[in-house]
Amino acid sequence: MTSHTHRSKIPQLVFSLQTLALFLLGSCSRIDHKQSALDPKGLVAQNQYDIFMLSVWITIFLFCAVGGCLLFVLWKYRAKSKEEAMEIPEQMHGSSKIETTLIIASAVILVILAVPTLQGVVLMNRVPDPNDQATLEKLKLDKSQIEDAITVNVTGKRFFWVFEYPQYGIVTANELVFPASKAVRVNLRTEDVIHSFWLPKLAGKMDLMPGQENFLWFIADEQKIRSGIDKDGNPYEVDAKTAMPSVFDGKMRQTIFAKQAFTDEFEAVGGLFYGQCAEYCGNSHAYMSFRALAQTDEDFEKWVLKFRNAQNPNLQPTAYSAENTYEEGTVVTYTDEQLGENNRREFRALKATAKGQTPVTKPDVWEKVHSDDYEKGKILFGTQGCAQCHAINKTGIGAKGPNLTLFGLRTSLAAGWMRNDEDSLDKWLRNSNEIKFGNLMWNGEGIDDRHPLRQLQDDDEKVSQLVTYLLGLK
Ligand code: HEC
Ligand SMILES: [Cu+2]
Repeated sequence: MTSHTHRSKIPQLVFSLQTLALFLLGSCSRIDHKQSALDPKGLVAQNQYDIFMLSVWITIFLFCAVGGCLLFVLWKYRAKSKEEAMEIPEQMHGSSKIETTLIIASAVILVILAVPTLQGVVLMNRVPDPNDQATLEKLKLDKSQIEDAITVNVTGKRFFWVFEYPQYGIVTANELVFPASKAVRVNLRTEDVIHSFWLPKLAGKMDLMPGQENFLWFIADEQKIRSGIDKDGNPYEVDAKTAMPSVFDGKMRQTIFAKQAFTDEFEAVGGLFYGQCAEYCGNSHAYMSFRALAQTDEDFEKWVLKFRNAQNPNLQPTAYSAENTYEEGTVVTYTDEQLGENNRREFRALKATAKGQTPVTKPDVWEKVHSDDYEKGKILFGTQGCAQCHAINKTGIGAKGPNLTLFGLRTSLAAGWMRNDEDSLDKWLRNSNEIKFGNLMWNGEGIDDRHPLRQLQDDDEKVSQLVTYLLGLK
């Protein structure tokens, strides 16, 4: 190598470092991205972030130290003349002083990294003991936040998520509703292949393994949910209700949808978190996402109550009986010729009824609970084979498809892949394979072109009735 080419390499190196730095800065400008581990909003995620940043700083330091030494040596011992370049430098074989120092320095660095890492592993694997005052103080947690922790059994399925709340006896899918102030214990299972539960802003990542139950937990930081930095870089803070609109009455859905574009949704609500399956599980794996929706304690309780009532077998409307009298507000089912032979619809008593006052003989005492389209969609749900895989108003553990109880309150469709509105649902029902290739609704066991779900493509009426029914579940 001539000294000429040698020298021209340095500016080149400086230039490429500069480009790299600009590139890194550029890609970091949106660290609040919807699935970013660099924007932690909860204790466990914050802990992992801190450990990550510690190792980043150590790495930067080492990079600069080693790179600096290298540059220094290259510069200082460069050949200053043609004659010098011809000379063979003095040969040496190691320096035990330098080597020992470097070994000790590496060991120290490893220890510096190992201590918080091991502490982090312990933290992430176990919810702290509510009676361990010292730990709670260190973590700035209140005893009640741990004592009132909720449990969610998560089951990964190709290509969606089942969320069961054993304390309440309810099951939902793809949207994990949780109280922002309480710890959430997450038991992870799979019914088919390996998946990975990744909820970067709250909980980190953990695999779901066949034949094994894994665990993680998280707790949100309400303060962080309520505050943020807007597009112009100004910090802001909103109240709890604004940051976490209620799910049970559809406010969450409305607020998220107020943003025009699906891609802007994550900016709408502080309490909306995005998760993703992070272990390749088949052709629709990339679309196996989920959402976690933070709620105030009060709204979470209301959501749970609504769900419990919806999935309580004793609270389902019973068939009208002429032997009974009904109180105001009671809902019964009664045959309605309009819906076709032997089909029943729901009627609500407007006032207390006497024996034998049927919705037909006494129409002024009874009102229809739902529109005709809703009731027709409900019938179709049975006749088109949907109930074969989906549970509505029951827990339906083990069902092949996502639980659709109170589906009209959900913000997303097809495992967080699209907005749960009329348009997307219409498309989904006509041909879900076009939207989510390989999904196990279209391609499920025993489903072929003769199955009614594959006949909906051009059936505007049926599709619209099913949409009305499904979005009416709220
Ligand atoms: C073979 C079983 C099966 C049948 C039959 C079936 N589905 Fe599905 N359905 C699924 C599976 C599996 C998914 C999850 C797809 C995914 O996201 O990967 C799903 C997803 C859905 C979703 C989206 C749920 C969500 O949380 O995102 C809706 C809505 C739905 N199905 C409605 C219907 C309707 C209406 C019918 C009847 C016309 C029907 N399904 C028939 C298995 C089935
Ligand atoms: Cu996956």
